Amino acid sequence: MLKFLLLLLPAFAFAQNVDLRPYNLTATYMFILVDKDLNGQVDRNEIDLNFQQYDADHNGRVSRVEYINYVNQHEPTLNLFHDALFDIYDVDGDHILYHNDYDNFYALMDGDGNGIVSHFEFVRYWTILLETLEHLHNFGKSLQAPAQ
Ligand SMILES: [Ca+2]
Ligand SMILES: [Ca+2]
Ligand SMILES: [Ca+2]
Repeated sequence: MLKFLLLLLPAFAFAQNVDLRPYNLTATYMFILVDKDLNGQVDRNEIDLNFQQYDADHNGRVSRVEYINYVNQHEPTLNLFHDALFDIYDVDGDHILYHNDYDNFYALMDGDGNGIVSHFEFVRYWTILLETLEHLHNFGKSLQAPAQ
């Protein structure tokens, strides 16, 4: 799901501050990379494709260890953020990502429940998610805001 981050963040990975704001822009970039066939929507199989990169032993399931190992290699400063993301992807909470989780996660993003995740739905979902998890990737910058 974070292919955008994985592609673009290495240059910043060792910087103290990774700023994903504005979140709607980050979400839009993510959409562009997840929508592999460029048809303007995230299809269910594109979720599978995106998670394959984490599946180190290629058994079709992504364990938390596989996911975190991958993240630690590519985005070490975001490991807390990714740990929280894993919990969100792992909808059934068994610490393994599998098709049932992707089905459920896809349904979460499908705001109007019509079976297709549109550009708008994807960006809206991820903008809210990035805001919600800001304390895990924004490294306290939000705390520094406006001096009293
Ligand atoms: Ca697509
Ligand atoms: Ca699971
Ligand atoms: Ca939809």
